[in-house]
Amino acid sequence: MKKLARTGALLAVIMVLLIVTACSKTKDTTPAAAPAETKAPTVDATAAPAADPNKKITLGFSQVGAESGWRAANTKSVQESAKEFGIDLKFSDAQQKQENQIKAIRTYIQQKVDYIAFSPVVESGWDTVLKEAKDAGIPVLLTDRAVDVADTSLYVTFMGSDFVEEGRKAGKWVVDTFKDKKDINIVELQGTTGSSPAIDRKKGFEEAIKDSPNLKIVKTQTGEFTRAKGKEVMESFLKSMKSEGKKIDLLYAHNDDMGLGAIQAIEEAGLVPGKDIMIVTVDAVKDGMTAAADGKINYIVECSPMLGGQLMQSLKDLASGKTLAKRIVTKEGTFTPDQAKAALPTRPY
Ligand code: GZL
Repeated sequence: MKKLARTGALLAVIMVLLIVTACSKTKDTTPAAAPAETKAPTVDATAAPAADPNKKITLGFSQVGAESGWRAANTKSVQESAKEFGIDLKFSDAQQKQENQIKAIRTYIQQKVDYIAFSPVVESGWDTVLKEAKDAGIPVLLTDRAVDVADTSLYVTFMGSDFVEEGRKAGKWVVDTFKDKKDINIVELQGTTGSSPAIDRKKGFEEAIKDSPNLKIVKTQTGEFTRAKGKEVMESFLKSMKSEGKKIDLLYAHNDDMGLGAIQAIEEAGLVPGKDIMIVTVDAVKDGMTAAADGKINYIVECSPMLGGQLMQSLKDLASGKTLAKRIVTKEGTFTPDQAKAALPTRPY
């Protein structure tokens, strides 16, 4: 009987061993399913990445250049705000070249930054590189200037001024100032060709003056938002108008710096800026406000460069899981010479 029991126990052990071996073989023999292709998840750029409010944020920022006082103030605002918010900032200056901005954005993608922000030097030509950022799962924020892309999910938000409204404000002042005068000749110094501020400031100004037949834009050309080019183009305006026997009544410059360059040309031609030729500009940076306080610029429409704080707060919001409005418009005012004089002492830029 005992022998039988021992045999039964042995058989049971053998059976258990056989079952265990068969199971593990099943595990081993089932071919491992090929891993599903693990493409980086495409990011709905309006959605926030995994929220981890304590992780140090890395931001890749591509700046247009250093073409104007406005740009210098904008760069200072971005850099100082990054420090203030504890954000690790990678910063590049594109010297007003789109190819440099595209290169910088691709570098940030390779560096796997958390966010990319930039002020696009011109509106078009961004679809491909922004798609690369989206496919890499890196949200992109636009500051200052806009892009013209087919798929607006390629960026999370555009924070900056309403340039059309800035042009309207300038145009409305001109309509009011010259409402009782005939045959007013206007020359226009446009910003960087193809940039959203240049396109929209022109659009808003022309919309504002379209029902005033006494106002005519007789010359218009880009001054590239710089003082030097603004002076050069204004010299050519003065020369050609003189040869045509016509006077210039008003200069509309898309930014203070081109207006300041034009003032040099007007004075070198023996004319008085703000009197012989009235001047309206956009930005309201310190040098522009000083010229206005001195009566050389008659009206300035403000365009605030102080976007750094809003940008860094937006990154913190995204990191904590919040979503942002697609369009965040900066608030800004206008200045007559007296208002400029009063505001100058406390101007942050
Ligand atoms: C406007 C900004 C423009 C400024 C110029 O938001 O992009 O670029 O008006 C600057 O002074 O060069």
